[in-house]
Amino acid sequence: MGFKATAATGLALAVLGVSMLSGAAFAQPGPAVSITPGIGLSGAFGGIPITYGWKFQANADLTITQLGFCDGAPFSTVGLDEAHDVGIFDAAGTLIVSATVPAGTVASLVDNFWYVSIPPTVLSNGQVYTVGAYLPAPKEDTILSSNVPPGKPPVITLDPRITWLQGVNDYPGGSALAFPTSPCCGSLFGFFGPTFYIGSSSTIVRVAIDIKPGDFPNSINLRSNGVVPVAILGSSSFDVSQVDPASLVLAGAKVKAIGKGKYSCHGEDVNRDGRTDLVCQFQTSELVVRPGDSMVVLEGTTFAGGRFRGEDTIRIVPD
Ligand SMILES: [Ca+2]
Ligand SMILES: [Ca+2]
Repeated sequence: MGFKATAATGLALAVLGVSMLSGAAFAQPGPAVSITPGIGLSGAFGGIPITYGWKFQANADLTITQLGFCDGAPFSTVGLDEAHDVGIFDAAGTLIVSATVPAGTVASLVDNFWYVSIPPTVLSNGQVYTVGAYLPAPKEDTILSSNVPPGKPPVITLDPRITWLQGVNDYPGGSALAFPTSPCCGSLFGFFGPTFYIGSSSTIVRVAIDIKPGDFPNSINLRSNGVVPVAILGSSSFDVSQVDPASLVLAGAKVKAIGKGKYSCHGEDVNRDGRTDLVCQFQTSELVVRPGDSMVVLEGTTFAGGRFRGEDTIRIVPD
């Protein structure tokens, strides 16, 4: 022990060898990270005491009920060599919740992660968080990660209610759990390591919309007999091709029908982020808004029945 290591070489690395199946059903309790039983793991250990973690975005309002740390020996009951303080930080670095996952086999083992309960803690849709764990000396427990070839999907499954953003650490480390902010290790995906368990979540996904795409303010003349275009913005967690146009309601207004079972919607990348957005034309005369209203809500469902909603501002203007 005691060798001087860079952040990268100090990692206790393990390699995950197989692809994973899709994540858990959306509103069900489930682990943030899943590792398939029976995959080949190899790893190393040692290096400096440090906090490792990963940054993620919440794709729904999530209630976190447990924090966990990965068992270095996959699907064994070997247990942990060291206790680990695990915590979730908000984007400003404030520690929202933390707990100690004890050494040995004291915590509860669920699919290769040792968990301890925490007071239910809400993470907000769209916000960025970091989960981190302190790896104290002699640092014998293993952090899992995987190399992700550019353009290829990661080989570890994350619950679809979160989006993994970046591995991070607090190199050169310290004597306790600290907000890890240094981006770590290129295309390596993982640092599990720390994880958490999602106890419940909202069943309505929030999506980004743009009323009158490209325009601001979004001026609407209620007496016009026209339509209001609204873009539902696609993202890594929301595929607009799954939107059922017949379900869409913008402040009481439906999408303009253009024939039997057909609606005035088309795919277009209105914000030029490389992801297709869905632009639909709503009947202005059907809008239920009053002069002075400044926010309207779009609600809808996917073809599979998943509910979503989005909000944008409007400015009611006279004729
Ligand atoms: Ca707009
Ligand atoms: Ca787009």
